[in-house]
Amino acid sequence: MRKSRRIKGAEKRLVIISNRLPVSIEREEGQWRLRPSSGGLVSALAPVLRDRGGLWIGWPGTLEDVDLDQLLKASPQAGYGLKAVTLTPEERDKFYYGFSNEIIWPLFHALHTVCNFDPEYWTVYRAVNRKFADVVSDNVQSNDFLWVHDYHLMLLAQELKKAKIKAPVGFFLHIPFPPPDIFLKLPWRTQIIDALLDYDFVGFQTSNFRQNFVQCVRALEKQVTVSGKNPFTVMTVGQREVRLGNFPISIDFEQFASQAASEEVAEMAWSIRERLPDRELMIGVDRLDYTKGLPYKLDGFRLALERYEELRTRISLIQVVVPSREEIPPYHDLRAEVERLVGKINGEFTESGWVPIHYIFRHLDRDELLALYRTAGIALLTPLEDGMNLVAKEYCASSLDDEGVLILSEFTGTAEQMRKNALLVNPYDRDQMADTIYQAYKMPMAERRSRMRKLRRSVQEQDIFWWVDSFLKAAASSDLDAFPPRADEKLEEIVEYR
Ligand code: GDG
Repeated sequence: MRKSRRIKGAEKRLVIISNRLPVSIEREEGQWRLRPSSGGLVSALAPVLRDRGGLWIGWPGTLEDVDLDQLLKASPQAGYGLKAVTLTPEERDKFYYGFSNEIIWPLFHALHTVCNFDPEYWTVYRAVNRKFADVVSDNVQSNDFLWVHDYHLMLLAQELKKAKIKAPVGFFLHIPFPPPDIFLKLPWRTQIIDALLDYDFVGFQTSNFRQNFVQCVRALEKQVTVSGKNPFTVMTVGQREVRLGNFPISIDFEQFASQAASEEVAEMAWSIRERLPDRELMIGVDRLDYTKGLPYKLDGFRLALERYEELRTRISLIQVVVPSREEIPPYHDLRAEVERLVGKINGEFTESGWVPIHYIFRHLDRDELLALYRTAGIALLTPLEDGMNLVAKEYCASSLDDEGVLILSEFTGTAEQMRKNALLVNPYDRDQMADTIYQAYKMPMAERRSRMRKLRRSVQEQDIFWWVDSFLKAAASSDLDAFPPRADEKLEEIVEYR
């Protein structure tokens, strides 16, 4: 593991702890290899650690018996240290698929009817949080700031306290925090709130989620006092203070904008245009997840085609669906439902030379994704509930001509920042979705440009570095400069991990 350069006492090392490492381990031609993984968290944090060094602790996504330390050490391309936490098949099933993704994920997205409240999942969730704490304890150094990510590791600070680790620990929740009427359904509600109050700092995506958390604490913990002023809350728990704040996560704007402007992407965009000429292209990019509202989106688009005849042959939806969590039954059923709807709409409306929906079910490489963002005149992003939604920000960054229109669900964290210049929709309202698609299609070019220019400026000003900086200022009382930049390697020689 490469040690951070330390010049002054004030300089710190950043240790990120998340369920998944930013790499997965795969077997290729008899050899184990690391592959960069995708998803919101990695897209957000990889550029930061790449520039600053540090350590990332997490599960590498394999159950195979591999010498992980050797493999991770031999692959320093990411630009920072990687430390693996291993999981058994039972732990993967009951901690990751079970407690995290069959209970917390649906509950926190306000879909409690999808939850499977199996008590066995809770036992294993606690055990795996202890396991993570053991690995952190073995690797922690003085001057470390520990930054824990997301709903898989809500008990980690509590476990670290039991292990007498003194380093400050911050937590960031990437998904929504639900209001009390939803959260109180959780059988382990008090244990989860207690454990979250063991962090020194808890960050949320939006003020709404922070306020939901405050209300849940008020409902369950009579001894805690609450003070503070927007955007921060201070909770006094016995002798300790826990601080809360909200920080909308973002993207590496400059990186997206410059890659979107590259020759490779321009050529790909050109060839998409050539193959699909004389029509408006509308893009959707979503993980296969019931929170992303895909059936509602397809219904809304169907209604737009039925209601506004003028749209037929003039607009196509390119819907990218990225495979995700297919081992969990509702995800499997969702894929079948989405494919049935796509088939039905295409069957009903296709005309010679025009197909309403181009459906892509696979992970695209970054250039392909950017070429689609760049070519599409409209983005249709309509989750039922979403912590933030980075795709919306990526679309704006890649809309180089300022001519893109963003249609965005009002139930995304991003909507709190973009409500003035995106067209907001309630994804459950098919009529409104159909009318908004038509409104976007008809929007005069001057209005498109004016809206998109402001959207792009806001993403550029509050980019991923701003996010990390704001979180660290609030949580570790340091900005990014307190974590020394990498001086021992040439950054341009580092193979980028995206
Ligand atoms: C969670 C929260 C929150 C997607 N398809 C491809 C691809 N992606 C990348 C996108 C984007 C990321 O995955 C998806 O991020 P989102 O924010 O939209 O959604 P989640 O994965 O659900 O993320 C969410 C986020 O965490 C961060 O806090 O915003 O609310 O649910 O970066 O670009 N990337 C490539 N090919 C694809 O096909 N290369």
